[in-house]
Amino acid sequence: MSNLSESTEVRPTTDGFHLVLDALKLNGIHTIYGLPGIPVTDLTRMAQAEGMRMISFRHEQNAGNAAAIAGFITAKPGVCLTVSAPGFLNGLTALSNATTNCFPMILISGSSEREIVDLQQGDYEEMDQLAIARPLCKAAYRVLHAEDIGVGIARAIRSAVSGRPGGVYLDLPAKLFAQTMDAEAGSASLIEVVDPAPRQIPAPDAVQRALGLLRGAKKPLIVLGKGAAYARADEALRTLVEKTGIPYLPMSMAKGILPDTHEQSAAAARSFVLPEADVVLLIGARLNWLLSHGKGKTWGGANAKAWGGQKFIQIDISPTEMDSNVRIDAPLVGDVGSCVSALLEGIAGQWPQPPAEWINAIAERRNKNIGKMAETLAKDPRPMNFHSALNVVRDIVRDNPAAMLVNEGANALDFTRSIVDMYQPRKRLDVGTWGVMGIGMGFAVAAAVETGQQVIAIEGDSAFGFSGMEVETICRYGLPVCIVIFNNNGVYRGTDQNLGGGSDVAPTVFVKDARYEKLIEAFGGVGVYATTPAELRTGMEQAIRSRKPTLINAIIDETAGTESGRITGLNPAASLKKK
Ligand code: FYN
Ligand code: ADP
Repeated sequence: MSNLSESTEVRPTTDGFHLVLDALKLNGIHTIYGLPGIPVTDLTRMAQAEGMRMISFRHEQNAGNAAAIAGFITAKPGVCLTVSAPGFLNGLTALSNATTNCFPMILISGSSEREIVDLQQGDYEEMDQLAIARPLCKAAYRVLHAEDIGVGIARAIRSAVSGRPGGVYLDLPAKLFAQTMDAEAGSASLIEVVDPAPRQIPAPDAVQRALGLLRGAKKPLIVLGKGAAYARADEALRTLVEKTGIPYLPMSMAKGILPDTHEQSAAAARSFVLPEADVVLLIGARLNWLLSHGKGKTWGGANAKAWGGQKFIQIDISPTEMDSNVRIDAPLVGDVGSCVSALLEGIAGQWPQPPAEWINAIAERRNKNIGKMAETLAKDPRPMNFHSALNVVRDIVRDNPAAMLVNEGANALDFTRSIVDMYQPRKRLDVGTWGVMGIGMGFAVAAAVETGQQVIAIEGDSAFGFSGMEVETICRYGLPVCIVIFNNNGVYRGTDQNLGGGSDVAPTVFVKDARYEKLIEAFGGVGVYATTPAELRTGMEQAIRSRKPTLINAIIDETAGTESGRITGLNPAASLKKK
């Protein structure tokens, strides 16, 4: 009898659902951004049951953007969960954008039955998702057996955060979730990833080469990119800048690594320093379109050619980034923290400060531009324009430096970047390397969820439209997000005419005087209609005091704004006009 009862003892089992959740939790991932549906609905329920935060969105693209920026904010992979085929496709823009921007993210999608998909027999939501995802991310994996879930998640985490961070796709077929296995064996199959993003120490001779170049510079310049912000080497970066006395230029999402009010910031003298500098130290910034590929007019054009042009030192974790656009004279491959520490060791003794003429020339240019800007900001036109509205935002951010600032649009983006100073690292989240529209509400949700800080989202009226339905998500979770829509009745501005003379409005024009604030009121949030800087200020102050979800419809002069903001020249018609 006793023998029989021993032999039939029921050992506890686990299943695919729980193994996925346990593997994520074991690796410190406690939040999932996503959308329920076949075959992952129960996974979302079980995630909550297991004590995880499951943030449900209204569209996967926004959930994906949230996961991507969560990765940037936390330096752990942000996880986005979607259903198969259409949900998976909706998540891909965010996955691809994450990869382009070097944000660590894992897109987990349920998928249909392999046997049917591979024979193309017409399954529910049939799609070869793995093949489609592969070219859009750093790595893509599929797990077929419950005992491999631990390895699958471990590989996804390591791929997302090691080296140059990026997006990873993890394909989990429906059948996997219901597979069962012995609980103890299941637990033993999970992997807690050891040192997922190992430091990468630069070679000593590469450090010496970089120091040699920097020491001989007459007009040195440091460019800080979002890779420097991601690296969390804030103290070392500040020491490097201050000890060497070298002026620095922050790229958009690097604003705030040092406060924008720092006297060595050359942001307000950008078009002066780029062509003039003789040695440029790039730290976590690529010489892509945002830096005019390191050549041409921005960098001195024919003038620069005459004197030999800039020499570049580049710190990057990715060796193949070097020479991607121009020759890199001193490549420094490694993580920003290790590379900057190595440089600091090398300059431990006496370090020649940059020549006074260089510093003074930058100061002169900067002060002139800041003075001009102050004059513009002091004006109080009716209706409001971008400047008078942003003058308010600038004060509010100065008074709330820990707030997270999300920013998208064309003019709304460009003016905010140059007018609103940032004071702390990793507070400014924007359209990044692609200039992608639609990140707004996804970024805002994740910024609030991950940091608990007040979020201020400065949105062009067009940009907001891409993710606007997520105001329901913001209200549902009661997030401290204050959305400010710069409403000038259209894309770029609201005054374009139909060139064909028909009754349709021009493609760039929206409904006049749209009442965006009513959208958030529909879900219990606070709506504000602001036509003056004073009303905007009161609305923002109130939002921050109350921490209530708030949408401020800031009415901007519809003639304000230029085509594509500051990148008008990228429109093909601009080159036609030149011909
Ligand atoms: C900057 N500037 C300032 C200040 N900061 N003046 C006064 N005070 C302050 N604090 C000046 C700066 O010197 C420049 O003037 C100008 O403001 C603009 O600065 P910015 O924004 O740094 O420079 P610029 O030339 O616009 O930078 C190029 C860029 C940028 C490509 C990096 O435009 C960018 O990040 N663009 C992204 C655009 C995008 O993705 N759009 C979304 C798609 S829109 P000068 O020195 O006199 O030039 C689809 O249509
Ligand atoms: P920005 O748009 O601000 O100029 P980019 O996205 O172009 O910044 O560049 C970021 C760079 O930083 C990428 O080339 C990436 O490889 C690099 N990077 C990311 N994380 C690190 C890190 N921890 N250490 C070194 N480089 C990094």
